[in-house]
Amino acid sequence: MKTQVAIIGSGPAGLLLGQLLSKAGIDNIIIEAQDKEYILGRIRAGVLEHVTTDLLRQAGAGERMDKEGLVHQGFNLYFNNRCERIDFCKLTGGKTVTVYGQTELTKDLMDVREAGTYQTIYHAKNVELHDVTTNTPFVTYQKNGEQHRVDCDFIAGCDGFHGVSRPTIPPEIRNEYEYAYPFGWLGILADVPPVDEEVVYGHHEDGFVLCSMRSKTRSRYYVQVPIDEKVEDWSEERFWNELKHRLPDELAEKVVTGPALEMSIAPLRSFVCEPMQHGSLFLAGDSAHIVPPTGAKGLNLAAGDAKRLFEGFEQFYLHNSRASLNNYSPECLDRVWKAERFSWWMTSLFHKLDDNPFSRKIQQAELEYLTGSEAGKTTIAENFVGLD
Ligand code: RFL
Ligand code: PHB
Repeated sequence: MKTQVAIIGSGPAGLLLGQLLSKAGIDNIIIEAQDKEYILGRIRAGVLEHVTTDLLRQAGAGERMDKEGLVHQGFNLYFNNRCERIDFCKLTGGKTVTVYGQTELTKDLMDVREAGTYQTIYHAKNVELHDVTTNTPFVTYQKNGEQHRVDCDFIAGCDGFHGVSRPTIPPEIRNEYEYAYPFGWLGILADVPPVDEEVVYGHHEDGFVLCSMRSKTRSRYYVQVPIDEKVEDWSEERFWNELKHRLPDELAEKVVTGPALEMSIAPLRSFVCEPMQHGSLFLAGDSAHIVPPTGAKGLNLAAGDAKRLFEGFEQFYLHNSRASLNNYSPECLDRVWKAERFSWWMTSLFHKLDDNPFSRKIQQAELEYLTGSEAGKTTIAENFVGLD
């Protein structure tokens, strides 16, 4: 097989890039290790910035999001037994975010891709990247016991944190910056009305709590747990009790409980790989960087990379210039590190970091300071809606 851009991975980064390329008439093939059902079974992000909603529309997959997505203008911070609303719309001159699940976004992108002509190969095993420092790279994989080869001009490594693309960059060229937090998030998804119309981030002495949603009838809640916690040790009842315990009374009273559609623990990690390009290989999304979910940035960063990489390919194929592709890595890294900083900071501000009450008092003082200052609130707001 031959194509212009071989895309490894069919998560949001790969699907968005594939759809933008397809619309511009640039030939591409997506090579994915899992099957569709597995990918759509993963419950992940929920908060979409403008960059992501705009891109979804540009990709021709925004129709359902525009109908069903919930547009939010603010969120709530709970600490010291009180609530502060951050009106990020007002503080940023009109910017909003849209609450729409990653599962739905992925499904919409898969649907438009299937309606088009470009191929997705699911269930590709032993995917390997070859000759990435030449202008004639290729990808090999196995499917149904047979070996396949895809020749291409470029490879887009959109295969997530555990993919094969990043390790293809030789260790002597690759710089990896990593911080693994000593805690994770235990999340529940349930068909019950959300406790609040807006997302709620809570600081409690027993740990962080987050109330989010997927729709007006589907809630997504998280509580901070130690990193070695096992999901099997959490009954649904234990989860609901812990959630209510960490929320202020007026909110806890409003929690509607119900059977879990999903319950899982996600570890928290900050990670950046530099550079994000090696020869004909370009990394995009979680394959190049990970943020803890506290700032809701991961999927939005992946979308930002897909947009930037598409612009590079467009310049190359339609205007015969490699300049934009050559600047891909430094330009992305500038944006990525700012989101890394915000996600790390939000995580440090809201989570129980240790058993020392001094740490908690400092966090409370910082939250008091920030929410008591217009400049402080604007800092939170402009980072949350996404820096330009
Ligand atoms: P993905 O989604 O991991 O997709 C990678 C794809 O590559 C495939 N793959 C391979 N394919 C071929 N060969 C191989 N060897 C392969 N190895 C892997 C995988 O099967 C998969 O299909 O990466 P992508 O596209 O970069 O997208 C990134 C986002 O998924 C991620 O950043 C977000 O989910 C992070 N995130 C959030 N981001 C937000 O912007 N807003 C949020 O509100 C938000 N909440 C979250 C989150 C992540 C969470 N978890 C589970 C860590 C909440 C949670 C709990
Ligand atoms: C979610 O809805 O899953 C969600 C919301 C906000 C975050 C992280 C996850 O910061």
